[in-house]
Amino acid sequence: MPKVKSTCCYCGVGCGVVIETDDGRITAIAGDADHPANFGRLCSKGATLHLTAGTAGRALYPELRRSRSEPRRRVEWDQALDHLAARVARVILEHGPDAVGFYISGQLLTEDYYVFNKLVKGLIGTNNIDTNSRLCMSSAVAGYKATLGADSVPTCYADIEHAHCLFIAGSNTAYAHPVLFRRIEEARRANPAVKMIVVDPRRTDTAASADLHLPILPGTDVALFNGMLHVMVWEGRLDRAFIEAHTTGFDALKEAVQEYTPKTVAGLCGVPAEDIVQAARWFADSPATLSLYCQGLNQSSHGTDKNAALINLHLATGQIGRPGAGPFSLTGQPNAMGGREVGGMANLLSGHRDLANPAHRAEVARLWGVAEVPATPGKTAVEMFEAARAGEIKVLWIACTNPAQSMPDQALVRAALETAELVVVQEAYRDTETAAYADVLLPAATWGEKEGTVTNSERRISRVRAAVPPPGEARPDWVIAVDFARRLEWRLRFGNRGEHFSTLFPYRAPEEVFNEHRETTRGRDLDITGLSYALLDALGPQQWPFPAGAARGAERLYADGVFPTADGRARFVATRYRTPAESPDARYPFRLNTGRLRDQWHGMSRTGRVARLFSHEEEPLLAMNPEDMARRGLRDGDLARVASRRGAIVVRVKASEEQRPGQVFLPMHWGSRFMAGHGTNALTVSVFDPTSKQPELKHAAVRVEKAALPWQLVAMAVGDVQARLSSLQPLLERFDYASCGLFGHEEEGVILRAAAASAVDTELVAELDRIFGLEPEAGVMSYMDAHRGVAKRVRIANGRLVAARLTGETAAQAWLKEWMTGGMPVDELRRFLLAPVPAAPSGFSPRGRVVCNCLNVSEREIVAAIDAGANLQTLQQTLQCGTQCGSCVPELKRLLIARRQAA
Ligand SMILES: Nc1nc2c(c(=O)[nH]1)N[C@H]1C(S)=C(S)[C@@H](COP(=O)(O)OP(=O)(O)OC[C@H]3O[C@@H](n4cnc5c(=O)[nH]c(N)nc54)[C@H](O)[C@@H]3O)O[C@H]1N2
Ligand SMILES: Nc1nc2c(c(=O)[nH]1)N[C@H]1C(S)=C(S)[C@@H](COP(=O)(O)OP(=O)(O)OC[C@H]3O[C@@H](n4cnc5c(=O)[nH]c(N)nc54)[C@H](O)[C@@H]3O)O[C@H]1N2
Ligand code: SF4
Ligand SMILES: [Mo]
Repeated sequence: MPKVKSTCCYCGVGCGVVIETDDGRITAIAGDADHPANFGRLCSKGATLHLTAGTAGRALYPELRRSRSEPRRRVEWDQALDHLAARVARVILEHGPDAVGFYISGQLLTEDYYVFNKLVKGLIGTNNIDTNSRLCMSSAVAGYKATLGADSVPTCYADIEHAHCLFIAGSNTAYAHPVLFRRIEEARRANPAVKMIVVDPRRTDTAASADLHLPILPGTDVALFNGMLHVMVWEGRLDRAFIEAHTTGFDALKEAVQEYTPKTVAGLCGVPAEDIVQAARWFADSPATLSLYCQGLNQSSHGTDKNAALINLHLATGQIGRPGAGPFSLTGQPNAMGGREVGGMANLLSGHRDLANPAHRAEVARLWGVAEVPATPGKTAVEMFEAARAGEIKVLWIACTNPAQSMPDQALVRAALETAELVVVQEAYRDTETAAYADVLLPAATWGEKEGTVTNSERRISRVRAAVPPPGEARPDWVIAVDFARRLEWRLRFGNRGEHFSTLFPYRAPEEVFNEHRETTRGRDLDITGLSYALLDALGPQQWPFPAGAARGAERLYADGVFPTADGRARFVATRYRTPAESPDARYPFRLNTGRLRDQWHGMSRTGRVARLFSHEEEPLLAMNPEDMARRGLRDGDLARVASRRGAIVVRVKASEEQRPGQVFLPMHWGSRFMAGHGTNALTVSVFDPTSKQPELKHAAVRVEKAALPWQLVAMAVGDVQARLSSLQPLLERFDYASCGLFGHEEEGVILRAAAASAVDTELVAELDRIFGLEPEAGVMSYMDAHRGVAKRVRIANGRLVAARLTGETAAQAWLKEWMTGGMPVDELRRFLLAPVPAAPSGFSPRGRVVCNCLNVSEREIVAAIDAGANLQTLQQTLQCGTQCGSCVPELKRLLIARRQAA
């Protein structure tokens, strides 16, 4: 079988993959043993990439509507792009270039990104181009620049093996960067003296495996870091020589942290003073301290300060520029870093240049061959949608991101999408929340189908390669952008449809774009003038900087203590703790935290098509401390209405000891494709950090109340899952509560769970029956107890249960799902079918939640083995769980500890 080396399209670890194809289709995936990010490993998401490669849900051809009252219709590419060039040109002429906004993505390849940036800033003449990295990495960018002078991650993955203290803050590495976490586990195994500290309000799998977990109150990181510095100053644990030789501003910071005594900070953060002192000592005294951090720091109304306060600690202790030491901001998306390199944001320019700097603007204008780059800063993500809602931005062009799912305050986002005159969505899938708003839908090629480069968390540039052609008429993003740009360039110059020849966008292949981007880095801190596609092909992925003449890239930065500031010194920032934008009060007493699940990726346009990726957490669940639940009369599995000042949704509540009282957690993944309502971000707040403009996605004040929805329905079926899922999705809105998803492993099924205040109309139920193949006909059996309001309907085919609907009494769903996908004999179900009882046939108990996805091992099986005396090793030997991708190993360890404690 032909094999193609490429890069995983999910997280910023940037694992190398080997794609296997057969007859033009992707059939298998393996980790690339030669890739220095993963050495052959993959996590649960990477290892199932081949299962996402079908055409289900894909956008296959351009679609267009000329007015909102009509549906979109299929058109030719020429028609779509000419229409867009004409309309965008008209808007520019009538309202000026700032009436156009582009919202793009850290999941685009560097070449895509480069072209978009040049199109917007160089041709259209506006800086209104921002990306989902604004929701993700912009506080990290601002934090690095404020302290070290440039947006460059000074560390690398190999530092994990050299570190003696790992300080993990606001990062659930075990879930969000699993392959890196495998490396951490290994390093700790090799050297048990390594200390691991985790700062996270929740007891995540990452936190549970730490030597010290600081479950700080949400948003109090700056107080904690300042408090640690206070201890270091007080106890004389600073690196005075480093401060003296390589930094400025320490005195002001020292004064600022004076008031952050361990006692004061313990009060602010809600953790014991001794633990703060302990953390400070381990951090300062270790021969090498590496901090790893992510959205718990970035997604905050003072995210820049959180980043700077942490980097202060590294500078004050000289924990930087040596193997194993330094601040390591983990990037989320596969090419968040590449986007920063090409300056694909409203305030940046190519080659780590700043828009605010006139010399930088002139340099870029010269490199691009345009008269100028506009000086006015562009609108950042939230500002762009605010401007669209206000009617200021008339054209919104969205590529490779799904804001109607992922941006905070969905009421704002959706109002903006409705108000904008022209919404263009460049997407791989046609059924995303945002695609529903598209006036023009442009089908994009995606992973496995496109060529280019991405840069991972450790500044390593890897090639992305196509293994199969795109389906239908889908095209690579850079091709779409270039084709549009040429048409627009002609229109703006000559005012008509033309030959589309171009002086600004002459590219015929992504390599030509890469080479132009490379030129913009010459002499800059990220200089890659020594790199080429040929070199990447020959030598494999490389870290930057990699200037012309270099034999290899730089593993680590700032070893000489010289920083990219005017005086070569790093700067301390005198950070002060401020409370999150929205504090709990009597009306909204809970702090809502949001973040990732282990097996889902963002809005689930890809992972939401693989049944087994649902089995770790099957539906939207609000994690809540059991004490809080008891006080509100809530039991595990009850439905609750969660409301913030901006919106409300109904979800099931899950009792969780990982949550401290007063805090609740909801995964970020759920949007209106998988549940009724506008999803998790119906609740979140769009307030942002004044410097980085990154919104506070991790903190909102909410209220949680039991939802009285006595009418309940569950329907499920095996087979034909993609078609069934897409028929269901538009119906979710018709229930007070609804969620849908997939279940099963090899054999896959679709499930809908719904509830309402009173019985829904029979026509809606009949429609569900059609979708699930439960219309009354041969093979369908029904049971009805009108008196008790219990109804059941099941379909048997070839002696197997293939579909079921339960109304009134739905508890049987748990075991019925397994009965179906397990293909078990139907005879034993007769008693269940003919009586109101929810019980499974005697002797059958459901396996429940699946912990190990690769080997399909459930929590119940694992717990039973632990109770019978198993340890990690014997669990792995007998059940094989955790022996393939390893993503579940942290959870296995946690279960072992929990069961031991219980015993
Ligand atoms: N499985 C999976 N992996 C992913 C992704 C995915 O969708 N799914 N997405 C990728 C992307 S784009 C990103 S950006 C990364 C995100 O990676 P992470 O940032 O590691 O993931 P999150 O779950 O968003 O948030 C991390 C933790 O921050 C904690 N937190 C919340 N508030 C605070 C606070 O005030 N202080 C501190 N110290 N911690 C706090 C949360 O409890 C949470 O456990 O993951 C990447 N990897
Ligand atoms: N509440 C809450 N909200 C959050 C977060 C949080 O922690 N909490 N995290 C935030 C963060 S860090 C991030 S990064 C964002 C992510 O938010 P989004 O960017 O909205 O996430 P995705 O679902 O990955 O969107 C990518 C889209 O691009 C499409 N796509 C895939 N490949 C291609 C391609 O090659 N070309 C094109 N054109 N399209 C393609 C996919 O189908 C998908 O719809 O979410 C943010 N939102
Ligand atoms: S850790 Fe998992 S999601 Fe991230 S790049 Fe590697 S395989 Fe992909
Ligand atoms: Mo992200």
